Amino acid sequence: MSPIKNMLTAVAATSLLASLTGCAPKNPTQAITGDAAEKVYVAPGKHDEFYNIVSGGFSGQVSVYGLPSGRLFRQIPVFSQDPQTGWGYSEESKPMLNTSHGFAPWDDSHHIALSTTNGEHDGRWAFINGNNTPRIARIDFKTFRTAEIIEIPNASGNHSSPFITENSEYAVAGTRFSFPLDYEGGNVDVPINTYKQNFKGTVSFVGIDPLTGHMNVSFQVMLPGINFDLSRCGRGPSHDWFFFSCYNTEQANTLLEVNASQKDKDFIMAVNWKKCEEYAKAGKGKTLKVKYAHNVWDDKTHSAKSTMITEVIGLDPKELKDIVYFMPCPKSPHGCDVDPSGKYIVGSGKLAAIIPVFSFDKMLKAIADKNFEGEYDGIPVLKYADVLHGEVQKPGLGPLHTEFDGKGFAYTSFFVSSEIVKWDIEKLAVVDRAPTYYSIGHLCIPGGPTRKPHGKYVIAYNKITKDRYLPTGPELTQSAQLYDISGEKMKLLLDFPTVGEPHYAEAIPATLIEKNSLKIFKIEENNHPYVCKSEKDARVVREGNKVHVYMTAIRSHFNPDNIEGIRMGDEVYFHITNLEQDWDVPHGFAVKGASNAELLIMPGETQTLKWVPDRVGVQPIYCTDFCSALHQEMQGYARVSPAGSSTPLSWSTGKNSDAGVTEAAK
Ligand code: K7E
Ligand code: CUA
Repeated sequence: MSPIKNMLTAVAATSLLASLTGCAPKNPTQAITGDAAEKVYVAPGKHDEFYNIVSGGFSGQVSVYGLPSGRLFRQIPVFSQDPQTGWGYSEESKPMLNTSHGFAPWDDSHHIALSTTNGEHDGRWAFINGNNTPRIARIDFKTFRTAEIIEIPNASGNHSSPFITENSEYAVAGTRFSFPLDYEGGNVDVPINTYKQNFKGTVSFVGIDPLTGHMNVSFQVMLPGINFDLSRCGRGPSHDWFFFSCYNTEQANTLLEVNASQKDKDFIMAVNWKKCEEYAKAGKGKTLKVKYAHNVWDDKTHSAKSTMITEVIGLDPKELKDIVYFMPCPKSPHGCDVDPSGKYIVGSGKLAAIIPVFSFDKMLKAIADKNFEGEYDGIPVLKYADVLHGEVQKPGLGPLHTEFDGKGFAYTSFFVSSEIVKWDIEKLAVVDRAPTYYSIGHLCIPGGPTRKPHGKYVIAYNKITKDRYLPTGPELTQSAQLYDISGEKMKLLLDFPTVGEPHYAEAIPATLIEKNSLKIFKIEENNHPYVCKSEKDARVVREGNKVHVYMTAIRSHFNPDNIEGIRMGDEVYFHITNLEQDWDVPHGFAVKGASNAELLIMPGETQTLKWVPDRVGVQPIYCTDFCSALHQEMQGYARVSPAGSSTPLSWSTGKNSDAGVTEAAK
């Protein structure tokens, strides 16, 4: 390109991009209707109709809300350490955050995928992606806890994830960044500007065990070096396929805001995962050397185990010709969504002035006719006109994501024009639009990405908050908005604050989850290696410089609550078993000077806090959760003597002693 033309392109792109930073709709306070309060009011003691499972974005967590009230019930720690529960601080949970890079106690999570059976919510698990250190986590709805985390090899920025197939056969993981890949142990120390030659992408299919939910990386598809953004599985007729939006088909390695916005069209990639599965099982893949962590939580040992895995199967679409196809899609597509019938695929080009809707049937026909426009890096490219169902004209500016109500309508979020636009899927006509406050990202209809959406509401997850709430300094909470979609027109009902930056969320009828919710862990099933099932077994054991405290907690004391004989240089492990067998009676545990966090221990559970005393003296321990009228009495002491001290190891509860000598020590 000539320097002048180059400059003009840059100028055009800059002014375009200036308008892409979002704008506020007018008259934000006038958008509310008279009966809104009634529609979101859930009387004290009453339950919400839906759970809203919301990604925590850069908090690396998941938050759980009720709908329609917008009440926050819980934050589930996933990829990030959580001082409130001790997640990532307790010895048992640390292995959950292990990766091939070592302990990675933070991530950036964008997308929720709720488990489905026959394309409908089954209320068993939620999956969520970690972008930064590529991972997928599974949350178990029995406990609302993270049960498993698997690292994704050959990936960088696990954005296109963890969308799942209709029977939760697979969760996918498409790499956002392409990068130099050492498939066969080649050189990855290459100049960045050799992107076109050396950078590659992958999408991984993570198999999910139908009974246990356990994940494994079943196979990867090796792909050209472009960016993979979002994805959705097919449904019904398109069940065997997975669709991915791709951008940066320009293969730029710098200033992507300009350089990756050159082409008129990028791609929606269609992957026949059934065929991939067949080929992988038939041994048609290559075994690639990798290293990735697989971490599993066990509700019986109340502990996690981390295993390093060293191989993965790679499928090469240049050899396996019928597994991957590209459909041209204008222009830097972000969202890639499949309608409940499975017949239509909606691409949302961030820079496009239309919404293209692709027809699955037409795609199959074009593939059968081998009617290709050409190839992109060895992968067949179909013709836009051949696969297009049609375009929605003048929908708005900056389309991002689309959800469905199950009544033939699609709802697309528009970041730049800050609105939700409702359109008819068959007729491709806009039928309603509603402003959002401000600059919506994802949106969520309960059951929206399933065969049978539950409809009723759409929730906007907005990127910008500004004046919606009382100001709290430079940093504002994120904002969500709830709209009634039961009628012809969308009606704004409620604003509610969210934690971190919720990208995507799903909502599911409470009836599918609440009946399975666990109340306690049975103490007789506790197989923790350091469990203490009765107060009479409470003890302290020294193994070299390691001191293991087998401690119990029950209203309102610890056993033991006086410990002596710890020496400087010791590592003390407080293994605390909560003996309660009553719902909603956790105990907490803290010791002065601990460099980690507290523990919060559920009834029947054992958790361990490691403490390395840094000074001689007597340090208090106490329960951090107000558990009874005598919670404030739930305390004790640990005495630390100098290194080499002859103070014998002793422990007790309920034995007053004189002259500082405990009963046990006498
Ligand atoms: Cu925020 Cu799904 Cu990461 Cu769009 S993505 S907004
Ligand atoms: Cu136990 Cu407070």
